[in-house]
Amino acid sequence: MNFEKIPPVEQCSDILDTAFRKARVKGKQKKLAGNWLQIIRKKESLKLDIVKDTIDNSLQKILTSFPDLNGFPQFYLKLMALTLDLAELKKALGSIKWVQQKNRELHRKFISLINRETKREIIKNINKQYYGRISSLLKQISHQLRYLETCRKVMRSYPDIKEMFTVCIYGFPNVGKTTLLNKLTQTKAKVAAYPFTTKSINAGYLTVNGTQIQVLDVPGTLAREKLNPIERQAELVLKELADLIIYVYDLTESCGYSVEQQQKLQQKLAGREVIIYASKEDLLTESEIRKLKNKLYSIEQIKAEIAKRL
Ligand SMILES: Nc1nc2c(ncn2[C@@H]2O[C@H](COP(=O)(O)OP(=O)(O)OP(=O)(O)O)[C@@H](O)[C@H]2O)c(=O)[nH]1
Ligand SMILES: [Mg+2]
Repeated sequence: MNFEKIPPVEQCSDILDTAFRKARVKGKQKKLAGNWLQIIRKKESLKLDIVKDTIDNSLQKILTSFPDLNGFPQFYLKLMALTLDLAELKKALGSIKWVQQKNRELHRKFISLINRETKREIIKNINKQYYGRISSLLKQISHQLRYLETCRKVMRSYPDIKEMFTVCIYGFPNVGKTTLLNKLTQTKAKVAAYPFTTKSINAGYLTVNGTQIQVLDVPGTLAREKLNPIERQAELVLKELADLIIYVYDLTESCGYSVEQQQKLQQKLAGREVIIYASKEDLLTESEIRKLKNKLYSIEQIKAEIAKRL
């Protein structure tokens, strides 16, 4: 599922500006026939139609650009629950539908008023009333429109998960997980010399013996009971998607965490298929390597292990 395609959510003032501008421009262009009353009715109705349709289309575009949460894959629903306020998102989409409905009702009502009215000034005033009502309805949901734009930005960071053998790179913050992803898959995900650089899930792809496999790099996790929502994204990938885990150790401890602390987190993986990788090879000393009794895998050996499991 590709979340990058969700277009920016148009905000209240942009929706209104576009609608009123279109009505002004197109209202002037159209040549209308009939007596003065027919002409003025047609002209004002036309402007009303344009404003109503433009707003309706803008709202519809927002509704259709967000994925339908009914029947949505469990992994993404859980990821959304960790990274967004799902109830608030549903409420915001509901409020858009509500304004869309109200807009259609108001339009019908004001068109019928125009067609019954015989005084020029009052007809023009009916239009103004409709503009005022729809503007205030849209302003009522400006907070929800802003929240939807926030959701869009968060959702853009979601990985495009595919149904294939999946490896999860897991470990403490700042140990070198993203660097390993980049080395394994030629991805260019952000690497930096401080903990919690990765705040969302990075995906890369690697071909082993002609088969494509998915490699997911997740935010760093501390060995503690109560995890924050960023760390819980890593747990979610482990639980829902990972066929194999690469546990990354920074034996140099330059990540800021001791090997002992890192071992505690590894113990949580008991019962899972785990490969141990020691990062920062160029800085590692023999005595640091001896801190760990586990077998350490090189990048080539990791690929060979994956190949065995396909
Ligand atoms: N010298 C050396 N530095 C490395 C190596 N791998 C990672 N680093 C450095 O370690 C720091 C952390 O690397 P990242 O790959 O961002 O670590 P991470 O585990 O993804 O970190 P978080 O996303 O914050 O959890 C960066 O400054 C990297 O340049 C390595 O093999 N050698
Ligand atoms: Mg990282």
